[in-house]
Amino acid sequence: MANPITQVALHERTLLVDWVDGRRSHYHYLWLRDNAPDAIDTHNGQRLIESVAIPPAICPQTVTLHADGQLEVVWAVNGSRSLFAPDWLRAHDYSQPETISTANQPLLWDATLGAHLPSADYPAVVDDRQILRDWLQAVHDYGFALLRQVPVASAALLKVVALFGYVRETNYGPYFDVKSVVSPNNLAYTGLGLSPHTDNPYRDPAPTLQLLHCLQDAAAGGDSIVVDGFAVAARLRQQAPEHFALLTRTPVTFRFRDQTTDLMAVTPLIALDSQGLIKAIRYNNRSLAPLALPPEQIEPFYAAYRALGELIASAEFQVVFKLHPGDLFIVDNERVLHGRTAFSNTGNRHLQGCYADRDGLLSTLRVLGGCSD
Ligand SMILES: O=C(O)CCC(=O)C(=O)O
Repeated sequence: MANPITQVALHERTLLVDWVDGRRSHYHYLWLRDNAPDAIDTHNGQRLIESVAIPPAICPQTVTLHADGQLEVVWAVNGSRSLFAPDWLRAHDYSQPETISTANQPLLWDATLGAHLPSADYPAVVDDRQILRDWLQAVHDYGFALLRQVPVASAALLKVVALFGYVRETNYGPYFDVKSVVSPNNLAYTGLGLSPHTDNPYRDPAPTLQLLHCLQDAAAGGDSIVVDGFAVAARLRQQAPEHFALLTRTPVTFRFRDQTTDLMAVTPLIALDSQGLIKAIRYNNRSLAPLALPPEQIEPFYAAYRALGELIASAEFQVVFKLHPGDLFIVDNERVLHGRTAFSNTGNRHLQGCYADRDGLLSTLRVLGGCSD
């Protein structure tokens, strides 16, 4: 027991707990009844009782601190008994709001990340669970990581996804070839440069992970670019709060159409969570549909969009590197924008890409003992 409880006191709606290190915590009786060990199935961790059926004014008849440190609550409503382990109570202490709100903040980065790109080697992540965990942790922390020495073979990127989760198949197939073709249905399949973007913003939900694997590089050009969209959005929030706010509340339409597909999503460029923290960014100039906003919002929107675009394009935030055959990178597609410089159409540059989802990756990371929210 890392931190024993020294004493408890019963208040009207809450139990006050004092810990040996001086911390004082409050637990609502309602919360204790809802999360008591006897309310939870020991095999699968799922709740056995209906939370909404708990009487709002539930309270204990007695609370006893046992010699072994366990806390016993006997409930007044029916005399049932719940036994709480102090370590569990401590781990679930919600009385420290600052601990809750600052936990798991992403590590923001800029162009200086280029000096030490988070990376690992494919044979090592396959062989060693700890190296795999560290690589997945980097994806969680930076929203981006490289993997080198992936077999230079078609569809090898699917084996990378299988290390942590599941492919998200789309109208482009389980994976797609990124190379210059005649009459492309997407500008990615040309030699044109692609400004940093998130992929498939026209889907709802958009894929949350993207992988790109290099099978053949270009003689010249075709360098990869990544930008931390959270870092850029945080800078915009700091330097132009009115632009930032407008981009969080103005829904825009993204659309993709070809002969067999018509995908559309309506969403703001920057999404916030319930605490106002930046949760997701969608940015893809190629697939932004004509704005359909009230006339007085057109110019303000373009001003805010330009301010965001200028930060994304600035050398301060862009990490530029070249992929060689066997190199792969993964991005959190709701956070990190990716792009490329132009390359000659006469070359044979060939990448393969696919999508996957963050929930599978984070699940594997947690199972491997990594830290994730
Ligand atoms: O060709 C590249 O390096 C990037 C391609 C790309 O942005 C994409 O397929 O989403």
